[in-house]
Amino acid sequence: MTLPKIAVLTGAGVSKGSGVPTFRDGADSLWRNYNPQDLATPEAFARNPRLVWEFYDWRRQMMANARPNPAHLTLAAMEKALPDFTLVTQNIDGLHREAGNRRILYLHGDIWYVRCTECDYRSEDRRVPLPELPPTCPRCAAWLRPDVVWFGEALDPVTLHRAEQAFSQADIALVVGTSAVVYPAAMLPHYTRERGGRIIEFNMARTPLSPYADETILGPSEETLPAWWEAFQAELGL
Ligand code: BV8
Ligand code: ZN
Repeated sequence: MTLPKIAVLTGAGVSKGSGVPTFRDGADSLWRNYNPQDLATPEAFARNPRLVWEFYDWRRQMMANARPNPAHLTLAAMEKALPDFTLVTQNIDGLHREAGNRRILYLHGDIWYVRCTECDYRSEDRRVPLPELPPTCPRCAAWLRPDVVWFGEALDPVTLHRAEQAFSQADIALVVGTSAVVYPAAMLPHYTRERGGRIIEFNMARTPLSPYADETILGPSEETLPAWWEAFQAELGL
């Protein structure tokens, strides 16, 4: 039997099991203390780069102590086992790479990279905490910013196109730990459905995607995703 083409979209919920707070759910969600429009926007950064960097430096400190959980490890095992597997993430925490995935499409950037607001300087910077906020460019002394996509900013068109391709060719779309409210990421699973593929959602609660999903598996993805893959592998005879 030919193995199915699988595309995966992950959100903050897949890192919850690693102790990284999500954006919109539960008492410990990030946005309870901050309003996304106040911080993850170019306007906020222009108005108060230090405040925005305090927010990201704080998140980097939390993410630095986080390790991949069984959901991340399952996605790494799937990439190894399946010839046609694409992982698309909205997360910026770097845990998919640490878990062993190598072909990752980062829709919203990577918190471990900084880039200059003036020149084309870009570099990985894992210092926690950062020695000065905002950090300055070693080349031109302008402010550095986190290399992430803020609200109102365009996603990288090549990355987005490759993600759309993967979902429009997938037999199965797995949507793991996302509230499915942020666009254009939230659009991706619908491409799979339009070609007659199946959507399987893994979340703690129903989302705006649920009515379109063939299955919504409720529970923590650090438990439900490994269990699903175990059963699916047996079904595939892997
Ligand atoms: C763009 C990076 C155009 C920074 C982020 C009105 C209607 C529709 C759209 C819009 C609108 N007004 C504006 C827009 C566009 C806007 C948007 O979609 N807004 C939404 C909020 C309405 N989108 C944009 O601005 C995008 N850009 O459209 O540009 C353009 C085009 C050309 C030229 C110029 C401009 C850019 C969007 C990217 C923004 N950046 N992050 C940072 O991280 O700080 S978005 C942010 O939300 C994160 O990336 C996050 O990944 C993303 C989505 O959140 P989730 O990952 O889903 O996390 P969340 O907390 O929401 O949910 C967690 C889920 O996990 C929950 O469902 C929970 O139940 C579940 N869960 C919890 N624990 C577990 C679990 N599940 C399983 N297991 C568990 N253990
Ligand atoms: Zn510079």
